[in-house]
Amino acid sequence: MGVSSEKFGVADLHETYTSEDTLVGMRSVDWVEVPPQSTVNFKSGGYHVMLSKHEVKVGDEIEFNVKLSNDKSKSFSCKANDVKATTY
Ligand SMILES: [Cu+2]
Repeated sequence: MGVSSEKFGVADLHETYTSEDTLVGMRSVDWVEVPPQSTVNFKSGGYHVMLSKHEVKVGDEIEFNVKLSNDKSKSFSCKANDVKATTY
């Protein structure tokens, strides 16, 4: 699947990774595979959608559009939480 956000223009799929020397970084991925009958979670320390170019304020509602491999797409929105929030 790929992802886009109209408001942000640039929305990238990223994954957080740890290298052998335990350096944490993130890298861009072109797609995320969701195996049949299973779930892939986007969460802190794993897959995430990277937004740039616009400021996000707490409480902002952000619309995303996910493109699936069968050429269908799905929209959803997320509310921006404080970075210190521990629940989503
Ligand atoms: Cu990232």
